[in-house]
Amino acid sequence: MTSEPREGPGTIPVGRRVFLGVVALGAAGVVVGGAIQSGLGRLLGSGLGGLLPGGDHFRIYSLNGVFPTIPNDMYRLEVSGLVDRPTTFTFSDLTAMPSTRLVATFQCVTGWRVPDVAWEGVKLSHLLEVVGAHRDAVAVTFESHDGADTESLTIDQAHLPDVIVAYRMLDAPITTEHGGPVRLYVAPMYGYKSLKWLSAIRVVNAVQPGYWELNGYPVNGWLDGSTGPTNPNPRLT
Ligand SMILES: Nc1nc2c(c(=O)[nH]1)N[C@H]1C(S)=C(S)[C@@H](COP(=O)(O)O)O[C@H]1N2
Ligand SMILES: [Mo]
Repeated sequence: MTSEPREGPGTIPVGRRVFLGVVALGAAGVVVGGAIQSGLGRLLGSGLGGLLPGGDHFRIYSLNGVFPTIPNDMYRLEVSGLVDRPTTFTFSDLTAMPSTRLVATFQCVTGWRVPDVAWEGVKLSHLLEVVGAHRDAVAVTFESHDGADTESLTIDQAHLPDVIVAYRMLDAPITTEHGGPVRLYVAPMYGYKSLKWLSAIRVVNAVQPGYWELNGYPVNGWLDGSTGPTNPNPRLT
């Protein structure tokens, strides 16, 4: 048991993790909770989370308890769909591209946040340009090497300058637990948009709600508060 808010079936407490290649932590992935957890989630969601002890660090999430361990030289990112040149990028393809560094507060809808987190990677807009994404496409979807998480952005959101395919976080290579070697970082939106262990990007002709949206989080996860989660599944708060 932990007093930390749970977010999704695969949330596991820091300190109880084991990495053996791809590890499925079935029992550890069970959601604890009901009323107390969701009440705490609301308290944290109100912004008071920063006042509680331990409110200032990353919680490590995996929806299905799988933490894919991917060496840099095995990493592949497939970019396809409505593009002129479908391409599979290696890790060194990505690091050879122009890089962008961003520093911002990382914020989960359950209320925890981490100030001044540094990120580095390639602008998603640059990758879309390299593959020749069609200008009349509507949205971009994302898949994870864990096989569970999916996300999506509108094509306009995907072109924002602070949406990056990140290969550094906290001024270091991205660790396995944080979704390395490559994860998405959507700076202007809540943390659930920053899909870990990014495996595929597809340019498509309709917004396809991802895992979190199908569970009640808004497709537009802007951090500005006014469009925050309106009807989240209590299981996820
Ligand atoms: N593949 C994958 N990506 C994910 C998640 C997840 O469970 N699986 N959780 C999301 C949520 S809700 C948050 S807040 C952040 C947390 O990032 P962290 O695990 O590095 O702390 O990852 C996001 N990306
Ligand atoms: Mo989150």
